[in-house]
Amino acid sequence: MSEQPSRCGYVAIVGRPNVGKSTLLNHLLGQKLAITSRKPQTTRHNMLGIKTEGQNQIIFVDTPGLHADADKAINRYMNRAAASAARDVDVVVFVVERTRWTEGDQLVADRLRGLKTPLVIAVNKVDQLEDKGELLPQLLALAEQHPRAEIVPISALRGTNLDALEKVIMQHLPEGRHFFPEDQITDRSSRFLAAEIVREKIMRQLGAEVPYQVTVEVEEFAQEGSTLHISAAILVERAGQKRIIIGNKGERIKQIGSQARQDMERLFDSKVMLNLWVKVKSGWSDDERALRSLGYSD
Ligand code: GDP
Ligand code: K
Ligand code: MG
Repeated sequence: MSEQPSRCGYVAIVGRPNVGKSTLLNHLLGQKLAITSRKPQTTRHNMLGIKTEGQNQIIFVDTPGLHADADKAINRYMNRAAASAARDVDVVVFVVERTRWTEGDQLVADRLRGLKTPLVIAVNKVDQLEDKGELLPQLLALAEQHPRAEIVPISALRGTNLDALEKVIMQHLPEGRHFFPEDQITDRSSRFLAAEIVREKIMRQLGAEVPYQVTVEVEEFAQEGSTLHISAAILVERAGQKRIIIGNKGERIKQIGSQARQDMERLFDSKVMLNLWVKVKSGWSDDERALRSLGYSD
């Protein structure tokens, strides 16, 4: 009887904004680590999600989508992050949406064309299909366009067919032992995860352009007894945006804080006291130096 060799490797999750990359990462890990919303720019940084199962370890790299519009420093930063992730991995998972093929998808497909790395195309959101027969023409078209790719229809939200996706990925991982300890799930700090949770609530609660002009900085993160004390500043570009986030009599920021606290308590498995305030710091999203000071550096 021969034993399966242990495998370990890196897998980049790429695709245009909003196809469901971060949702996929969370479902694969069985835990909400990456923030998700209906808006592009929700994910701004590359982030590792580490899944260890027995001898095998898959290290997923969630990426910001490739942003077609690279006029601002923050968008150029996100594009560099996505492009660099796709280069140094063992497998690339290219996430697309069933039925909808856009210019953004084409941009990603063009970038991937020259790559020698094994390619898996995950056709996501199949739960939105009433008639599964509708999927077949799209799968055939994709297969024709990407003859060397393996194509797997999935629903990241419902978890449909993710076993099949993982199996295909695993076949391409090199043999080897764990890179990370088995209890480590990400390369990101707890402070980073806390800031992201606050930003998710803002992305989800506020319409239009405000969320794109917001970043969050954790200023205190300290365990005192059984309670985690977290203070975070929400940085915006203009005074008007500050008023919107605070809301009428502070209603909005209270809601953002209470939803964020609940997620933090789940993630950190601790009682959390969360303190939020809003600061105007104009120009942060289009100033390379300000971006670096806020942790947007590569
Ligand atoms: P990302 O920008 O590619 O990381 O996309 P997100 O993971 O943030 O997801 C964008 C939106 O698509 C969110 O509203 C998700 O809830 C939704 N979404 C992701 N996967 C699925 C899916 O399999 N089915 C459906 N119906 N919605 C999904
Ligand atoms: K999104
Ligand atoms: Mg994302």
